[in-house]
Amino acid sequence: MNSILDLRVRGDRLGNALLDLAKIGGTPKGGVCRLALTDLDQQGRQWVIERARRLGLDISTDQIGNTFMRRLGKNPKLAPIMTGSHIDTQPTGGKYDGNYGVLAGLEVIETLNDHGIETEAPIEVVFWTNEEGSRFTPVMMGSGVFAGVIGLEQAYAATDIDGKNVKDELLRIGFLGEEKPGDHPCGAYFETHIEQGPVLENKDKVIGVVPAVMGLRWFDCTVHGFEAHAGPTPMDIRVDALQIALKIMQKVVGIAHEFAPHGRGTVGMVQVFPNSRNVIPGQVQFSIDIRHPDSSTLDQMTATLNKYIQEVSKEKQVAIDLKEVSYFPPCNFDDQCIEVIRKSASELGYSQMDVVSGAGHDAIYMKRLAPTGMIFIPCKDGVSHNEIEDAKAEHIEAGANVLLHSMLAFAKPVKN
Ligand code: HGY
Ligand code: MN
Ligand code: MN
Repeated sequence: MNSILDLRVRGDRLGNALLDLAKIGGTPKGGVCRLALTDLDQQGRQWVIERARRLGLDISTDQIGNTFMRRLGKNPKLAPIMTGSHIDTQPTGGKYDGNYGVLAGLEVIETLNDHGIETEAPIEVVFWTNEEGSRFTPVMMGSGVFAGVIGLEQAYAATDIDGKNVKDELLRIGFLGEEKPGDHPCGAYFETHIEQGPVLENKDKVIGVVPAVMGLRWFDCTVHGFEAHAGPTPMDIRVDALQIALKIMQKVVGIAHEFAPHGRGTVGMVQVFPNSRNVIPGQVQFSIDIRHPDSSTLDQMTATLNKYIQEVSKEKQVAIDLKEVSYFPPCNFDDQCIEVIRKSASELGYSQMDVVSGAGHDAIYMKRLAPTGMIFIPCKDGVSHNEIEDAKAEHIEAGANVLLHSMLAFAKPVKN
């Protein structure tokens, strides 16, 4: 190898590692179900740590289970250049969402090891706890606690649908670490991720340079109706919580269309009580996810939702609770990181374009602590949060190469 610029990752090794990790929680349709802090998450964490140990990395875990895998640099006083993502998945998740960012980071380190390249600054790979927010809210919990935006006790107290809390689950799987979250310097943070949307593939581009991430608000909405018998109760005197909830669910989607083309509105989780076929639902609790890349527009969407819910509550004479459970404003990444990613992609000869992220990522919290950038690669048909999620081997390799050279620009290879 003549110069550092010729350095390339081993895409085959990274691809195989992704397929290996995907076996932990693998689903019949080829996806992954590895919910945060379950036994499968524990096994996934142990698999990644095992791989990191084989690379000679030092491992540390903080009090919310974020786990850091560090390669020493020549100058230990320098803050580490970090990369990472999450390995918890959706119930019908894919092999690449999150997992790609963690394993691409380990591939970068293995490539440096293979070539005996030392860097001035340490390099660190992290996996964050409960990025998905599927089992426990808020979303991006571990990185949010690390950035001091989410309180540790608030996170510990979060419970899943069975009433199990984060603290007990961290203890149970052996990942309630010593380190105080955030007590951990960071020189710069890069996250590599599949785009999870169709833009790169439609435009036939290999690398997505991410200037920004959409803002998000999550709510739990509870409609209080009145249980009664499905047979004898006449239609005109019913207080059917589900029929009232349906109006709000349709409004969530309607608001997203009202604020097209970037508005997003989703109802993904619904719990009907008592959930019996011959009882008029007395209570319905459902999730609301609204997003927009512009902060004031996201606020307008929220105000429209609140106003509508108040109108329905008055019209139907029922109590409707709306509780915000996650929020982060739109965030822009750092110009210096964006430039380094752009330069690396062009020097490597990859086509590229800017893509605003519709999905939230741990990088949005790291952006508050250090220069931060994200690298996207296409995923098949833009599909993610679905077991058929897929990505091309050459794109997996390309994203990791851009990560390698972007990190080296900050960590600085030692000149021999
Ligand atoms: O919801 C999100 O955007 C991310 O997948 N947690
Ligand atoms: Mn993700
Ligand atoms: Mn996800």
